[in-house]
Amino acid sequence: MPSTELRHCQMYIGNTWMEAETGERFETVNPFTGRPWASAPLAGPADVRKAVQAAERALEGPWAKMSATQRGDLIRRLADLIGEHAEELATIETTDNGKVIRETRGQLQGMPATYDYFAGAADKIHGATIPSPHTNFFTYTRREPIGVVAAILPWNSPLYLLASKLAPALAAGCTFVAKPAEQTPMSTLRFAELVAEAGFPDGVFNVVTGGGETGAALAADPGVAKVTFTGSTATGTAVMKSAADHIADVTLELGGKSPNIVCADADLDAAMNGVLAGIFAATGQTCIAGSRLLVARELHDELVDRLVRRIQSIKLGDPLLMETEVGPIAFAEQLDKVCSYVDIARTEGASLVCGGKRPNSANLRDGYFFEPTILTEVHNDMRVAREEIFGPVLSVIPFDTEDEAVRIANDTSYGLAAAVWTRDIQRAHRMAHQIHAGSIWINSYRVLAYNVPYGGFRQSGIGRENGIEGLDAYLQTKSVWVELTGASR
Ligand code: TXE
Repeated sequence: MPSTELRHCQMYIGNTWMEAETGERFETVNPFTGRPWASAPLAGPADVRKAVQAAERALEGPWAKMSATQRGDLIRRLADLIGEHAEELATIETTDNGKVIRETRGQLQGMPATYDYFAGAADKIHGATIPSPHTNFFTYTRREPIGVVAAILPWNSPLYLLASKLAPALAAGCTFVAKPAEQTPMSTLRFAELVAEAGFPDGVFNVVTGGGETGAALAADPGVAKVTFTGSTATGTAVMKSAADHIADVTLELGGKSPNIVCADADLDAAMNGVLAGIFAATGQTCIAGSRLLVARELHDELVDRLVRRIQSIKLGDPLLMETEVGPIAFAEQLDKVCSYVDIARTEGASLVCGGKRPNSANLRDGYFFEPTILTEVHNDMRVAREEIFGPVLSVIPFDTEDEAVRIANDTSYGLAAAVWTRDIQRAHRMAHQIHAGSIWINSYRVLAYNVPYGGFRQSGIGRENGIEGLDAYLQTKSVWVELTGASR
């Protein structure tokens, strides 16, 4: 596509659409065609400053004077607009990141519920009265917005991940600067038009577009009181250090190497579906991907055979078609990374049972496709079992006892999610309590909801999103002491 046909978008700062001060722009590539389809401004430090200043001003303006109920009403209006534009937003997002439309559509259709939940929570934020040890004092707390929130977002689920940050931040009364990933800015920019249409005051929501340097400038801006980040552990570490320089709070949702544990007494049909969905949904590009299959040794061969047979019928293709089950990898560098791990696996002595390469059918040749891949003979100390591949690559590790399964599950630097497949209810809970991870599914995989806390143990992150804990992340407590007797006069 010649660049004149690219969709040309501007950034959204202080309710104004604008270019970067330098006039620089960057292109985003449709991973199904391998060609650029849109472009956005490349924000530099001056643009980031402008956005943070707009958000700082908004903290003092009409937004601060609104009642919590009015804030909730605005968020609810936004939820309605998202619902009305769900199909359009899903299409933009799938064009940007290649995630199959059946998944993106589901995320967008479910998204108003997240905004509605936090809209309802806005006027239920309250402090406490505390019986002071000093009897001449009436003491109470107020829950106040933490301030300007900077959200640095990844490319795998842009609007879904934005929702779990923005909805509670708005409910809390914060203002917001979003920095979508450089690969996928387009849905967030279209979303900003809906925020404007909903009627939020100027500067409450801002979007700056760009890559790592733009994100770094945002995390380092002293006007930012809180950085909420989803992405790699390495970048999360840099973001946290930068936030520390100006004592900004952080919530970090980072990587994972989650174990999907199939015990000998599991319902094998259900487990097989859970294993497939766990690793191949979103082409393996989710932080909660069940990338390590720990399977009872007596089930190993049967389960692997069944997985391989099912994989043969998985439909790769145009992510905008409903029948497509697995789309392309989101961008070329990520495809290179996935390819490199198959080489690493071979060098380390793992066996490639299926996949392991780019498909060669003519309709898939332009896109960044990679075949669903299964590796056996994997030991938990191999790199393919320890490092986040973030692609459709499943590492299979057998175990002999429940204790061994728990030991292998916990032998990781991550701790985001895990699943246990068993018919034994006591074993299910026993294992759920022993596994170090922020979400554990029993006889299921990848179920999440706006009202259930979500986040990582260990190097998978800090803090929780969703639910009331997700709202607390955007509030700070002020204690007020009222002298009742005039004794201090
Ligand atoms: O991530 P980054 P990348 C993992 C996954 C993937 C790997 C690399 O394993 O293969 O990370 O992906 C912004 N200061 N996940 O390079 O760097 C960047 O512009 C501030 C897991 O895309 O973490 C983007 O907006 N910001 C994950 C965001 O950070 C910076 C989802 C994420 O980019 C920055 C994505 C800096 N120094 C990748 N450098 C998950 N947990 O779901 C980059 N950014």
